[in-house]
Amino acid sequence: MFALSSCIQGGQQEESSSTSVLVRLFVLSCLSENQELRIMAAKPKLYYFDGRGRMESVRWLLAAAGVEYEEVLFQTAEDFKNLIKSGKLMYDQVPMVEMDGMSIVQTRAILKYIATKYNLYGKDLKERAIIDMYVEGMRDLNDMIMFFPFSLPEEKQKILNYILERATQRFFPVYEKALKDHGKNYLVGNQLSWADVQLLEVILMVEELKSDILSAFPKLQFKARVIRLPRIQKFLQPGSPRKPPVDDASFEVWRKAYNIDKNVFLQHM
Ligand code: GTS
Repeated sequence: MFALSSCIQGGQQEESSSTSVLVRLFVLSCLSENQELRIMAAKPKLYYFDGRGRMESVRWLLAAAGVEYEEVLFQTAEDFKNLIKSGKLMYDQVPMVEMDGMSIVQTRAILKYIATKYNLYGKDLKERAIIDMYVEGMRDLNDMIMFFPFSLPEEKQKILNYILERATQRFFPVYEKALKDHGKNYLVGNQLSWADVQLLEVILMVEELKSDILSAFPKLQFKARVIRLPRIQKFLQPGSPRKPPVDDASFEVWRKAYNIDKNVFLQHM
C-alpha cells in the first residue's frame, strides 16, 4: 500500500529542472513495481488437455488454497503443437501453469510452489519432509490409476487387482497409521496441508474403482472432515473445474493429443 500510494503521489509531482531526473527515475521504478503487483494479482492460468491427468492435483490444491484460476484446455494434437511453438514449455510438456510472471512446468514443481505460497506445506523443514514422503506415495498410487485406462483389455482385471492391492496393502495403511498414532485431525502439524488434499483426491479416485475400499481404514474417514471444508465442498460441487473420471471420449482426446500407445501403462508399471 505504501509503495502504491507513494507511487501515485510521485507520479503527480511537478517536474522542476533540479528534480526532474530523480522524479523520472522514481516514476520508472514505481511503474515496474506496479507491473509486478499486477502480475502477482493475476489469476493463475492452467494449460493442459481437457481431462484429469497430472493437472488434477494442481486443480485440487488451488481449490484448497481458495485461489481462482483460468484454464486453457486443449482438445487436439494441433492445440498442443501450438502451445509448444509458443516456447513457454521448458520440456515441450504439460502441465504448465502461468503464475506470478512465470511459466511453471513439472507437476511437482507446480505443486510445491502453490503449497509453499499458500501455507499448505508445513511449518518447517521436517514437516515438509514428511509431507513430501506422503505426497510421493500418493503420487505413485495416483499414477497407477492415471495410466489404468491405457491398459490392454485382456490385462485390465489383473491391473485393477494390482492397484487395489497396492492401495490397501502399501499406501493406505501408512496414512491410517499416521492419523491413528498422533490422533490429530490432519496428517501433518494438525492443520490442513498439501498431504491431506492429495490424500482426499486419491481416496476418491480409488473409491471410483472400488466403492467400499475404506471399510478396513476407519481413520481414513478423515475424508468426511476434509470434504466438509467450504473450499473443498465448493470444488466437489457440479460445475466446478474438477474433471470427471477418464471415460472413452476423454481417453481418446488424451491419446490423440500426445499420440500415445495403448500399452504405455505397462511400461510405467
Ligand atoms: N515429469 C513431467 C511432469 O510431472 O510434469 C511429465 C509431464 C508429461 O509427461 N506430460 C505429458 C506430455 O506433455 C502429458 S500428460 O501425460 O501429463 O497428460 N507429453 C508429451 C511429450 O512429448 O512428452
